[in-house]
Amino acid sequence: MKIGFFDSGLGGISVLHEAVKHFPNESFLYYADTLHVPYGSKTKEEVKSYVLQAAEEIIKQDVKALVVACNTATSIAIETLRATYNIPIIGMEPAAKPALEISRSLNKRVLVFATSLTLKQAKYKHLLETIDDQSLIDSIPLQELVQYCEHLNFDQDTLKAYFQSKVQGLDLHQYGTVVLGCTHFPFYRGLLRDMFPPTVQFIDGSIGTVKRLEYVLKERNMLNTAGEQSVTFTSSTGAKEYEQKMKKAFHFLEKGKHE
Ligand code: DGN
Repeated sequence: MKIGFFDSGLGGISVLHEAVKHFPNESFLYYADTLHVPYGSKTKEEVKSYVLQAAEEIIKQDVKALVVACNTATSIAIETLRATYNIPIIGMEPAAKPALEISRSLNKRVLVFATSLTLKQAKYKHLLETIDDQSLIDSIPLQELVQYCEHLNFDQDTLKAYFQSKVQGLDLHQYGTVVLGCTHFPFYRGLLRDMFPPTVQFIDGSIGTVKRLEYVLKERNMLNTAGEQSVTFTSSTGAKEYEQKMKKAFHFLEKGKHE
């Protein structure tokens, strides 16, 4: 049985890529909700219903686990998904806690980048409430970055101007860590890194999510230790061109071309 991965578009491929490196004997089904991307401009209720529809499509294909490789979808619909299906469902959340640990040891602050929908959700607010020094965390929405990624736009000048407009007036030396709290953002890690002092560490949730997936599969004796790996890309529109785009995005990460 395959492991299902889901995002509104290309972003979740950054998590899938980590999983493909980590599980050599698993088969993966990646599903992008291209009918509704980007989620950031939709209401919470709309996103919830899109996520439920997408999960239904993926689970129909007999997957053994589902990774919601989207922070926005996780923050809005993970509880409902878990209450609806009885396969393991793994979500994402901005890695603010591990980032704060590192920043504290450096006497620095944390900067979280995510979509505005993620930052507005109760789930993110609860996460911050569980952190003692939440005053050390700043959060900035980078909504448009999802669309740049969807267009595979890696034009340095455009992106630098965009990032600079978002961090204008901030002293970037005050940060020890930057959290990439949207799965579309790791495609821009290299570009972002160039804007910050070299000591700043970048953290995203992919590795934590893959480790969680491994734990959950092992616990249920569902981890494949033999057999060929395969990756299948699908989308809610089923467009062939988008399938090519997904393969291209995966390839970017393989080659590190985006950096
Ligand atoms: N990749 C999604 C995330 O991690 O939040 C963003 C989805 C979107 O369409 N805004």
